[in-house]
Amino acid sequence: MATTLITGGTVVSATGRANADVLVDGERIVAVLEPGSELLGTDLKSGVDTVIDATGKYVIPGGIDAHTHMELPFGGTAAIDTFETGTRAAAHGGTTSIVDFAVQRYGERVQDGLDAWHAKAAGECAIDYGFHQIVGGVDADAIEAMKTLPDQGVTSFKLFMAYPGVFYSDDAQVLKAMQVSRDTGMLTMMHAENGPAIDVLAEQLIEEGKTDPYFHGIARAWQMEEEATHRAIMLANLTGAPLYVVHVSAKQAVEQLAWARDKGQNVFGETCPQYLYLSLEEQLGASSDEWGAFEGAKWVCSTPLRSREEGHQDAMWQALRTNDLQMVSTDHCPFCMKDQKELGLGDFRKIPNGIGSIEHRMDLMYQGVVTGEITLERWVELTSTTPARMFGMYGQKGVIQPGADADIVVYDPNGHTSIGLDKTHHMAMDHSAWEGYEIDGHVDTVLSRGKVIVDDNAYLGAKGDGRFIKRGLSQYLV
Ligand code: DUC
Ligand code: ZN
Ligand code: ZN
Repeated sequence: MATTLITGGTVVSATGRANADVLVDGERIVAVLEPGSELLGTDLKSGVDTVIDATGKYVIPGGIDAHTHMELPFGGTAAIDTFETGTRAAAHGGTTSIVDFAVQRYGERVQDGLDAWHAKAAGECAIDYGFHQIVGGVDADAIEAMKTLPDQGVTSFKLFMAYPGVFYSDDAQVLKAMQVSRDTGMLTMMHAENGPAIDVLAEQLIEEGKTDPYFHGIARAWQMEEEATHRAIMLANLTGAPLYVVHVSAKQAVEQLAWARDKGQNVFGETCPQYLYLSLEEQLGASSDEWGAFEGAKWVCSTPLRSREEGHQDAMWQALRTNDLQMVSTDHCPFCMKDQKELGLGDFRKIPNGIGSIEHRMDLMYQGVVTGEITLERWVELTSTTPARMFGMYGQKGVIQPGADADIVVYDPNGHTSIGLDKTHHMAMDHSAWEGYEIDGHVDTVLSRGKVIVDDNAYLGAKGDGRFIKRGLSQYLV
């Protein structure tokens, strides 16, 4: 088995930082040592196969993006990243594990949906991957099938209070599914927006001739998110299900989560880079020669971008500091402008919802360290350690310690990353939602289970390096 020593760096964990060398043997970390340590009288540097000099750099556990949608069928098309392209882009950005969503829709069998996702991912991935299960049709058959998922390493399922006729569950279905969550320990993940009410508002806007992408965010008003978040919390309270609310963007939804958590309820929430940096005002102002005001379609996602003036972005950063939100995932759901987003020209309801960010999450979140929004340790916690704990991977993933998988990123705080289609862009879509972002910091070297898969922007891995992660139950369950 090949051995690697990462030497001279600052090892950062969720709880602190230390100057230390990291010794890797094969796929695992075997020791975290004082800098320059000898082992049994042997100078380690000369005894290992590979030495990675991390002097002046951070050595962190590989990023875990717990919310991605490779190839998600949506709005008459499908997310453009395959498991191959999406996970390779993730690797370039310092993410070494993803948890993607297998899909079951009304009338389909849950097991078929999961099997289909295994078939899409097997042999394709650059990094390790696990699955959550979308249950878009909660019926008696689905309820029985859900109970078999934990034994298959799928320990969380997502329900939608939005998208009537597509993925939507009504309150009765949510209640029944949450009872499974309570009985099995599976985490209920919730897309919390009042879909039926949003659809009425959207229809009225279209009738008034308000068809531009900006009106997507007007229809999906924050009240729709606050209300659904509260309803999800109360249904979870009643059933005793652990609840994880995905892609939180409204400050009022955070208040609901904080309220429930302060009462002791087992409720969690994530936000995404788009809700920390982008805003409805920018979407309103978006315009290009090619697309005019339809340029804003590149930022159509759900939940939508929120008003900066109303303070939603500041509230998200604050919640990340106060632990009212515990994680940052991307909700990576990329669509091209050409042939995909443009399906919604003249009717924002037909724009496929989603933004692609899998490549940039670690960098974008590191900017929060640079600007003083979060600490270095919190960066690691939000992007790696908590995702591992939340989704039953901790120990194997999310930490640099003996016995853990050697998923390691060497991050250079003095490096620089320019984001843009012609610069850093390995995702499959034809534009970047983050065009022009300049990052203080750079992903230098990425190891996935001991193998260097990215070094100095060069991809050294291979399709099929990534393995399925059979997850355990959330380590936040009490
Ligand atoms: N939100 C998105 O932006 N895309 C896919 C599904 C979702 O909930
Ligand atoms: Zn969602
Ligand atoms: Zn999603």
